[in-house]
Amino acid sequence: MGAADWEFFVIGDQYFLAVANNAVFTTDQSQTTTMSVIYELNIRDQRFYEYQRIQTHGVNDIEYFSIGNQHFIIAANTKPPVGSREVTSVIYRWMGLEKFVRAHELSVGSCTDFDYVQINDEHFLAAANPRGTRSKFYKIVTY
Ligand SMILES: [Ca+2]
Ligand SMILES: [Ca+2]
Repeated sequence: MGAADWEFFVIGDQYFLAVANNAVFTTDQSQTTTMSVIYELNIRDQRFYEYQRIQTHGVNDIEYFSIGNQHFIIAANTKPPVGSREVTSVIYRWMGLEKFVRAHELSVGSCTDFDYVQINDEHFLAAANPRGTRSKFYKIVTY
């Protein structure tokens, strides 16, 4: 496994660590469709346990952000899923007992990094796309 990013975040009294697994290496090839893993810290045991797996494609960054009392993560994919040519990055919304649920896909192309930016009451995701001519700013609208 090649871990590209570790993202630590807190929701209420829960502590999470998401590991972006970029690729699985076998003897003669690498596979970019992997399961990236979100771990939750058990304070009493002083260790992280697996909380949830999300399917990712050459993921390079996982970014946590919150808007009001809603919590999100976005996985920045650099490769398309098998059988597709389109690279999308996926936003997951935290739904409590249902954990992180796929909420939205951004057709940003190969994306190496997302950063969350808040400007006054507006929320943005800055997407770094090394192959495109410019990087993009997405305005986030929540309902
Ligand atoms: Ca990150
Ligand atoms: Ca980032």
